[in-house]
Amino acid sequence: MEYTIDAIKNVSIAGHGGTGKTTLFERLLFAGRVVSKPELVESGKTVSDSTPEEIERKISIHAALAHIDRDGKKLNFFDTPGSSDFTGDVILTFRAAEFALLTVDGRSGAQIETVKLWRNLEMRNKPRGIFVTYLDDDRADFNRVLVDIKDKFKVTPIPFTLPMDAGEAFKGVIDVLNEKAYLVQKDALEKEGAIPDGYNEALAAARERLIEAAAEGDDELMDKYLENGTLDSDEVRRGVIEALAKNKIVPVFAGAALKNSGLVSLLNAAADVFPSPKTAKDIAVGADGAQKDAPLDPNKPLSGLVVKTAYDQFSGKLSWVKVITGTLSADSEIFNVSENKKERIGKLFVCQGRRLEETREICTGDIGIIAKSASLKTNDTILAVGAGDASVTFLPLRLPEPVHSVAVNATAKKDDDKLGEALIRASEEDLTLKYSFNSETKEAVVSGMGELHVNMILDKIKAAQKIDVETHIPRVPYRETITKKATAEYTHKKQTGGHGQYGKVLIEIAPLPRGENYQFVNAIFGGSVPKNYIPGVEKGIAEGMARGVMAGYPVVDVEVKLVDGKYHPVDSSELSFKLASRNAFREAMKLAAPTLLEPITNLTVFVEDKYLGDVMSDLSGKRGKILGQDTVGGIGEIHAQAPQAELLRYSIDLRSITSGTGSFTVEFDHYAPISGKIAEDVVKAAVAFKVQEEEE
Ligand SMILES: Nc1nc2c(ncn2[C@@H]2O[C@H](COP(=O)(O)OP(=O)(O)O)[C@@H](O)[C@H]2O)c(=O)[nH]1
Ligand SMILES: [Mg+2]
Repeated sequence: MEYTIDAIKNVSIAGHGGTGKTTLFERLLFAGRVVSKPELVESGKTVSDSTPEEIERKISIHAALAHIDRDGKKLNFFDTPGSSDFTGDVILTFRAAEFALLTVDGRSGAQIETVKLWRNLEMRNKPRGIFVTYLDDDRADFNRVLVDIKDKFKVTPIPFTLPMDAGEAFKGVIDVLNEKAYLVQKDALEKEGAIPDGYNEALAAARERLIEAAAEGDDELMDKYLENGTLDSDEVRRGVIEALAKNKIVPVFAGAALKNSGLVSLLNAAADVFPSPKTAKDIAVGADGAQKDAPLDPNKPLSGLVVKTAYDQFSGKLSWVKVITGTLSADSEIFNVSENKKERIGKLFVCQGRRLEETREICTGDIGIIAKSASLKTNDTILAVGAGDASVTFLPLRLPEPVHSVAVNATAKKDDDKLGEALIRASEEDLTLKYSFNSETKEAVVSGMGELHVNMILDKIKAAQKIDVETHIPRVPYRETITKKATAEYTHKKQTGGHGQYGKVLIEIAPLPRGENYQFVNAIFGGSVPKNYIPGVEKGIAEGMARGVMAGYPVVDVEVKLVDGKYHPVDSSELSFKLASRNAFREAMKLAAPTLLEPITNLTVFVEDKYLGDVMSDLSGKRGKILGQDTVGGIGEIHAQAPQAELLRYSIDLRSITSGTGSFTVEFDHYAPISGKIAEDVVKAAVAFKVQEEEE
């Protein structure tokens, strides 16, 4: 079936782990007749949790996409992971969808991950709503959740559906927009019915709130509402559409997905009133980096953005493309702006979870899948060949930086290349995973959003490649510097038959302010070191600085002044001056009270209030310095600085302190001197590492 932009609705279902996202997704597909029998998450057979790693762990790890046809509309739903380890796949759906639906557990209110996702949506000014689940549980309380939402998010939630009782007595929901009741059926989809006695008052009150919210949609409606005190149902519908598109109201839906309740009203609302790509704008970035609104427009030539890359065991590489203007057609030629390459694409697909369905065309606003593309990768912009402005790309995904790193190698040395290739591919598929070889520490390092994330990737590679992988804590990139001035002289002299080697330098070294790295001053007067040998001197100093005299770490923040020297008209060469300078630098450094520097990171930790004390005392034990503390929307935020060396396993430590609910961000801030026992241990470890390296 072919659609147009007005018919497309993209909805991302997101929220804290275990709040019923995958269950809601599965049941929506059931209500939308995509699946005839909904499966339980525990069975490993849901449409969404379909990869081996998801089936094994019984949690969602990857974004899944499926669609429902309803009244000629195409409703694209994304299911997303709840663990902050896999947040990259949540954020990409926020990028791709015009609306986000956050699931909130009716028993507990909004949990930490949901609060963090809310902030991300806030930053994007993305229209959003809430689905309150688990209302069939005795501990659930819809009204308490409404208060909680108001408190944490500082918004007035507008119930679009109301629950009829809770727990054992839960009967279903009342649709406030359409004034209908949907009653829970045993093992079947909810059924439309008359509104039972006793709910009319609550419905009338909710209807009042909804009408008032609809009036927010535009000024004309507001005037009318203020004049007449009400709006007719057409006006309510129009006002709600406007208010949602402008992100002025937050609709709340009630339900119990596991009991197939709350689904029909949600599907109707998605089809009728949720924002379509037509009212949304994408963001284009010009060659000069300036950002510009890019309306989704079917009348322009094709343009689009690759929002996700997945490798499927059967279908190979799959590139998810959001069409931003024009139409994407099968068997056509496209231009990959980011790679500056033309590419002929073959078949085009849409998907129901893992199942691919072939299609001829993807319209503006919709998301299609190109299989086995040679050049496409996530964040690439595509254009119709010869059309549009090839200096403009769409705004790439902004993802958080990895927080957990491990050094890896294949147990059998011959498998190292295989491991490297698999990790490169994994990091293309998942942009929150980084893989690099650190030439300084001589380690291959994999970094991700947490231990769970990194382990999942490595387990997958081990199984697919049939190799064994060893991991260890990565080495810290220490630095060396000096703390006072020193002078040294060195003569490099060698007589070997014919030509000899001769060069003499006198240098002065002095500490520079932290972060200034290196400065070379040529203070030679009268040609004691001729100009053509200066590059040799600089090379020698660079070599000296590459391996410090304390533990062999790079030397930083030193000014080197070449003061004097001597040359020989026949025997001098660039090489002679290089060797003289390198040795002079080493001599000088030994005299300049050298010291070790360690990297210090800025750390922001997000935890539930009750863990604040424990987290702060743990940080103090890790030589951390607390810079500030804040509580926003019920979530404690700690700002601190701590040595990188103490945080190598922080994602594991924080997980255990906060029962898995805490998360953090880190970024390098500066280098700071270390001394005493800590410095001695670093030197000892460096010596041991060097010995081991030489033995190999
Ligand atoms: N009683 C009840 N259980 C539910 C409901 N929704 C989900 N569950 C259960 O809660 C567990 C976690 O659900 P899941 O969909 O995997 O949550 P997700 O992590 O947000 O995807 C599963 O065992 C579901 O069967 C609900 O509305 N009522
Ligand atoms: Mg899930």
